[in-house]
Amino acid sequence: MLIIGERINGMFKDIGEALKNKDPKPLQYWAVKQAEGGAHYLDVNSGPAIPKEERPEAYEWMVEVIQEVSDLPLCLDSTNYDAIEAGLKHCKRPAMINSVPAERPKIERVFPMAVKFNAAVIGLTMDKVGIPLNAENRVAFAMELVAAADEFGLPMDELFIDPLILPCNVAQEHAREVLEAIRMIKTLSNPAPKTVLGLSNVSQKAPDRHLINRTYMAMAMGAGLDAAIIDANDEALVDTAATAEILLNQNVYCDSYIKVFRTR
Ligand code: THG
Repeated sequence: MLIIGERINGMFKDIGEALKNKDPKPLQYWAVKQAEGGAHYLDVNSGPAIPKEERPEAYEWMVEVIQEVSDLPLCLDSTNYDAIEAGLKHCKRPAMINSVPAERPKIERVFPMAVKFNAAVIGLTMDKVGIPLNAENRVAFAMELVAAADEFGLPMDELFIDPLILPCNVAQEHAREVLEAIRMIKTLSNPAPKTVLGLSNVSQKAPDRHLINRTYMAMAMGAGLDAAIIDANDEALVDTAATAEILLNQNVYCDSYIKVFRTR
């Protein structure tokens, strides 16, 4: 499973303050630390720390300072596509665009940009109205995103569909619909699109967050999850991902498989 480290996000206090003060140190600290934990990509999200009109410049700066210390590819996480485009221009390696909902004007803005910059796309199973409950309605949005990938020439393995997991303490009925959606999305086309979740959403404001996260991640991997935005420094969580890969026969077993997993 592809691990996207979630920690460079303005929703965390240290990153929010670093963005306001233009202090590169906390971003660089977490870039290196998440790579050590096993991250393959780094999510980059300014959060609410930066006003909208300043975001393109902020994303340029974030990409630059992270790349001073890390070779990992970046997952540019914003609803502001001018900010994502500004960041993409500075990415040394093919990036991921996080994200686009199943809404026509946004699809028309994001897919051509992805093709131009050789970037992957995270497509959300939602529209203006919101996130549906049923797996079938999530999959209907996924189908629109799959059709858009075809239309705009994005290779299907560069499309990551996110069926959007919500906190289980307030939206408990969503968790199993999301698992069913993952299973169905993997049958939508051949080759199939990939699937991704912002895993930590599932446990927001709940006690025992780590237990909830790793239990749900293992279930989602069993349903066909290909990638997740996670806390890459939660050791038990990364160990669980490594173990689930063995049990799903996605990796060859050896006695040191946990160690091997972190060197990929
Ligand atoms: N899908 C996609 N992208 C996403 C999400 C998603 N990006 C953002 C988010 N969801 C994934 N990233 C996080 C990062 C942190 C947390 C949850 C998801 C989190 N933060 C602590 C909290 O809210 O309790 C913050 C704690 C603190 O302030 O120190 O849980 O779903 N495509």
